[in-house]
Amino acid sequence: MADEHEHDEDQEPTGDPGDELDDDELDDDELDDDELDDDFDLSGVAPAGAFYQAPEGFRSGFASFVGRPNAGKSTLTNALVGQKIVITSSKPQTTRNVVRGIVHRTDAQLILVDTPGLHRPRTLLGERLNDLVRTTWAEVDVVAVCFPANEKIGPGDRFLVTELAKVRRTTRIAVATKTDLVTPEQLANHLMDIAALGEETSTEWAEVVPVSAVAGDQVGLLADLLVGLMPEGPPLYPDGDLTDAPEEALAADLIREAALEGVRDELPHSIAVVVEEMGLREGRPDDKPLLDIVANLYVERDSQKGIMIGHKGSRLRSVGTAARKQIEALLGTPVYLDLQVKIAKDWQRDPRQLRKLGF
Ligand SMILES: Nc1nc2c(ncn2[C@@H]2O[C@H](COP(=O)(O)OP(=O)(O)OP(=O)(O)O)[C@@H](O)[C@H]2O)c(=O)[nH]1
Ligand SMILES: [Mg+2]
Repeated sequence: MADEHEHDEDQEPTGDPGDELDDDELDDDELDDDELDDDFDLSGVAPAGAFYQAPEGFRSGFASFVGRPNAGKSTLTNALVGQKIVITSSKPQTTRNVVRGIVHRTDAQLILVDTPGLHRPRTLLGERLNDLVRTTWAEVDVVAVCFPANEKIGPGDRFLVTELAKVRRTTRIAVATKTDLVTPEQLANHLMDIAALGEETSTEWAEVVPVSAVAGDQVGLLADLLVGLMPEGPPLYPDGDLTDAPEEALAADLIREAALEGVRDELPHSIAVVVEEMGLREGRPDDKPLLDIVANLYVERDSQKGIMIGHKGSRLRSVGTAARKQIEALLGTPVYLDLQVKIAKDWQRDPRQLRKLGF
């Protein structure tokens, strides 16, 4: 076991897979629908004006990143927020929910809405994710379409921009992402292709911005441009909040991110994680808190379960360790993670199971 906390009783990475894993299919009683229901309504946000007087000219509003899977939307969201709040991976369709990240500045509050990649759906899950993306378009002040500079503009991008053209009123900007991966000449061609796509679809780009979230190039400029496009208004979220996602959802995503590492083909799509319980352990001294998290990692088939667990549980243990460290970094509390693998057969295509998994 490659875990540095192996001998620390508080810090075991995961329970022993040998006796904790069970073969139950997703059970009705295990998931609480209310807890899992995500609320994507942007209107219910509590105004912060009561405890903060915005200076003259202060701006606030919502900007949504959209683009095909793997375009770099979530990486850019994290770069702008200045801390990792959403998960990223090299696998397409990593993001499965709409997460808001909040950028606090002295002159503005910018709420970034990270969305799943829009794609040709092959499952009910895919359709649901696409619906989520479309819902955000009409609710935000600016839609920022991300086009990765290292990939040619393709049918997927054309489809997205054409669909977006049907939404009236929203300001659109184009972001050329991952510029660190291309030469200046390639970037110039990419920017021309973005302009051409705009003309072809009668889309007026309010801005076309090249950025590299990984190299940090032009991220500050993008923030300035977005702020300039926001309406005047007071902060919408309390100072210091970086996201409005519940901690359970953040933890579940971090576990899924760790589980995505090193798996391929269909398996990444088959993984879903639900945090069943989360709470500070009772009886701990104030200066030594411990957060207990009980989570289930669902896959769709028995063979996938075997891969997830690995030889004598080795893979599950390393996933648990990696996830625990990420959760600790995000929440700032030591974590005890009890992670089990379960099968929810063909959940991506099953409306009942999708609902139970929060989609
Ligand atoms: N070199 C480089 N890689 C990047 C950059 N931005 C993102 N990536 C990589 O691109 C991959 C996809 O990034 P994500 O941010 O997860 O992409 P996404 O658009 O959110 O993807 P979905 O959630 O699946 O739609 C990851 O491997 C990132 O590390 C960048 O600026 N430069
Ligand atoms: Mg993403």
